[in-house]
Amino acid sequence: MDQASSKLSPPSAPREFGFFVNGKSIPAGDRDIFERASPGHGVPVTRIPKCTPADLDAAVAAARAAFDDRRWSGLNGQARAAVLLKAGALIRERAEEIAYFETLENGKPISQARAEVGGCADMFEYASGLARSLHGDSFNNLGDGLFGIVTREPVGVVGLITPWNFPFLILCERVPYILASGCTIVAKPSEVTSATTLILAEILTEAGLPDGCMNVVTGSGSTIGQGLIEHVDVDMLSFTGSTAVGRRVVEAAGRTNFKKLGLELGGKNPQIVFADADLEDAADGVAFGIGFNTGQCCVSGSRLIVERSVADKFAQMVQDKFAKVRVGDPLDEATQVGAITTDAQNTTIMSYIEKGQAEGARLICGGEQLDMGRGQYIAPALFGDVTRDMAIAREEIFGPVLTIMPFDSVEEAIAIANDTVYGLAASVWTKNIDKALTVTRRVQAGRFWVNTTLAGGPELPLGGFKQSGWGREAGKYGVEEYTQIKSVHIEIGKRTPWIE
Ligand code: TXE
Repeated sequence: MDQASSKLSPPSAPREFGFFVNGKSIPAGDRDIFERASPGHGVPVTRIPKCTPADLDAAVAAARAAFDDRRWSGLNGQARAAVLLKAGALIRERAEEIAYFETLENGKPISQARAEVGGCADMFEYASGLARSLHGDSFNNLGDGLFGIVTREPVGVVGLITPWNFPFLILCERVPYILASGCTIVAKPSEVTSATTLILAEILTEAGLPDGCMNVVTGSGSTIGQGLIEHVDVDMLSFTGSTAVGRRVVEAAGRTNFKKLGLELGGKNPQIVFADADLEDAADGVAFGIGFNTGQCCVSGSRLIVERSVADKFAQMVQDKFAKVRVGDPLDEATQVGAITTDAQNTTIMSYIEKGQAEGARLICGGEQLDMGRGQYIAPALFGDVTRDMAIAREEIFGPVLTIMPFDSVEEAIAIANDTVYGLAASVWTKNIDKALTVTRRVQAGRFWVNTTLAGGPELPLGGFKQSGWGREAGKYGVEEYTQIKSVHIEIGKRTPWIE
């Protein structure tokens, strides 16, 4: 890669990766290989082993042994924090390499990938403090004969299944918090974006994480993923992905060992724009909310709900923004919207664009496949005349497709916003504090933005209401998710006898 130019090139040959168990990278050997082609260029960029069920068992056994002998959970918070801080520093050192492979496998713009990697280092730095400050509670009000302590203990071996839309960011919204709690990990990245998870495993070993605490198995969801969710030696499973697979995770936990679950699933997130908003800001934010990561975010603002009096004007403003957005080669620093990550996702998005028109919605702009000579690109699409019953208004498309629905009152805006099975995120744009607070309180969503969108940081938890998931990641809540609570009752002095 030529780092001096403003446009990097894809590699001349794909990089070979091993999977990672017990502190070591294990080469593919005679295992099958998954060769990943970059969605922006169509050239092979990585070669990843397809692990076997025996590899999965070995990874879980390594994580189990590392947890059970307390080589990590038995360290004090200062020692765990030191490893996490060092990992943050190493991520910063290898930031360019991580961003490059993130862009190659995912198709996101390199400038965005770089910013995400910086955010990931920050996650480790923040979580290092939590390794030291995690604490329980005490009860000194139980009478002179009893003292109560509530301790937090790490849950144990955590299975971590991640998707392809933010392979490194979603990983780093979880790994440092899981490690801060004292748990050990078996991660299963998406088969199309495994490279940066494998790089993180190397970094953690170099940072001093004891062997066996971070293991990575690569392969398909239906074999390795399914094996992980059913594994009886896994105590907790954190899954981020589709609602359909989320359901399988719940079923598998019920059928096997009732492992604790964290689920971050789909979204159909509203962007509510009132006539009194700064419309210029709102138009920019709405375009960003659906264009960022080609709309392949669980928190993409895919439903624009706009006050009727400004609806036409605002649609034109968003259309003007879409016309200026730079869609193109993910390795070009100027690109704002890159390639669609998988062929399957490209087909899904295009079929929704057809379906929307067949259902009677009006395609105002975009929605066409862009010919960049190679790779797969879609111009951000804007749909008007959308009704609440249409598939494009109800189902997660996971692409750059924005629907517009007008409203006449605060109540109607809230009703439309909540008319979904999901509850992941929402934004409101208004300069009126009463409207902002009423909507914030009444719209069901785990993340809420007022006069902004997609903002965040390691302090603030992530997760959804309704069918968007269970539990929270990141922030102090993120560490607490990976703990069990134990109530300790301590008798003081001589026991009052039960039998005299
Ligand atoms: O997700 P999957 P896909 C949504 C989005 C997208 C759709 C399909 O709407 O169009 O899901 O994407 C692993 N047991 N989101 O098919 O299949 C899989 O290998 C255990 C929303 O890529 O859910 C990968 O590691 N694991 C979303 C992970 O699950 C299994 C992010 C996610 O893949 C498995 C991604 C199984 N049986 C997609 N089958 C978000 N909320 O951010 C697959 N996997």
